[in-house]
Amino acid sequence: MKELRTRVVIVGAGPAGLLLGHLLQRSGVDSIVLERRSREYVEQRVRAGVIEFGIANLIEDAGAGERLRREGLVHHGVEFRFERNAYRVPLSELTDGKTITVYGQQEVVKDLIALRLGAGAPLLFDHEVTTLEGLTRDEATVEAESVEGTIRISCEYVAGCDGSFGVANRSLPTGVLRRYERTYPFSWLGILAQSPPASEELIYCRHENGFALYSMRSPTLSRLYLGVRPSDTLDAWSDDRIWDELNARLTTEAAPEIHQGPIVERSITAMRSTVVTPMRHGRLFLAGDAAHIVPPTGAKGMNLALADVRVLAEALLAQLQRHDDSLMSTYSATCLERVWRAEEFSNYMTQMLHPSDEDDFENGVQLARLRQAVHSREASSVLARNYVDLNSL
Ligand code: RFL
Ligand code: PHB
Repeated sequence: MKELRTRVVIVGAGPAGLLLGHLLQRSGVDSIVLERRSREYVEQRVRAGVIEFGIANLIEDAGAGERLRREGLVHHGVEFRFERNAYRVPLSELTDGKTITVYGQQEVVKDLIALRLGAGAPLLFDHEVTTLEGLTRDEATVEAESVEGTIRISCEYVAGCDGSFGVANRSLPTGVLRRYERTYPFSWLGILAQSPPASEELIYCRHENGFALYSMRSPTLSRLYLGVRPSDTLDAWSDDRIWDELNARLTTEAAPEIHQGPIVERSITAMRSTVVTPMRHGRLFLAGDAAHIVPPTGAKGMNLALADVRVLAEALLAQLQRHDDSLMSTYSATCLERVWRAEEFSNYMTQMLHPSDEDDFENGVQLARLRQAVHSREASSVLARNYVDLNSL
């Protein structure tokens, strides 16, 4: 067995793990990032697209924002469609000029991987972490498996940035762990299509047939989503059915068509909310999806993950460089306050935009909420602040 030693082991090379590795490395603290998938896999995984104002600044301040600033699409507003009408919420006007940036999560991941490998810092792909030990002792140990065999790494701290199905949150003892959960009775079918976006801004749409979302990745790539039944599989959704349904839900009299094009990626994702507490156990810190999941309707998952890591990097640096453990001891509580705000906002957006098949009282309430969100300046302002910059408020 190969034995290694480092100061921090980071489990998972998603946005959270990679940004943490980068922030530590920039401050001269050694870490090893372990990722069970290949580099190609994590660089191609299509997921989030909306980056909040303060999170774009965080990426830039970390020295990782050069391509994001060049290629990211800066948006000043967002559209809501319901009852065949379209309403724009002027995000920048309602937030003292703040904006969101549309830039694919896999592009953030590619930029951070290039920086880490460019700096010669260890990032081991195809290494699956199987056990975390010594979390409440003097030293933690992490074991990972690869085709070359087992490696065992001793370290001072472990950052569990390995998503909701990773090994980190399962390492909290049952007496310590609490899990808060909600599942929703719908899933999202997402596609990436080679077609120019039909709108310059994102469109969130509530239609009797279900939810739809128009987003984009570049002037030639559109990203669209349909709310579908949780039991639906991709075989039930031919290309024609997908486009027919997108047309039926998204078009209005003023905007009668959406641009179709070859579908280059498709997937179905179940919608759920989860919070795991506490986010720290001894030498283990959870960050990102390992600690919490939000339904994608609020566009918060990646932003929350990166915001956790901003707090975690400060806390680890204070301890490792100045023997000051005060930020570590407040890490979980500091993050959870923000996490619950994001859970609330994501739940609000989700419940307002997904019609119910069986409960018309619920449908009446949803439409009342939507009308308030677009017609009342107070309600639009709260929505805008949360949408644009919740993680830095
Ligand atoms: P990730 O990205 O899941 O990365 C975790 C990594 O850990 C690896 N791993 C392991 N590695 C080693 N050993 C093990 N035992 C391991 N177990 C797991 C995994 O392979 C993986 O590489 O978590 P992270 O870094 O916390 O980042 C979270 C985000 O990925 C997630 O919250 C967002 O994608 C959510 N999300 C959105 N977030 C936004 O901020 N804005 C959006 O617009 C947005 N849209 C979305 C989304 C998520 C979606 N899906 C598919 C869930 C849209 C969708 C459809
Ligand atoms: C995306 O562009 O993938 C996206 C945008 C907004 C969301 C979710 C996903 O709420």
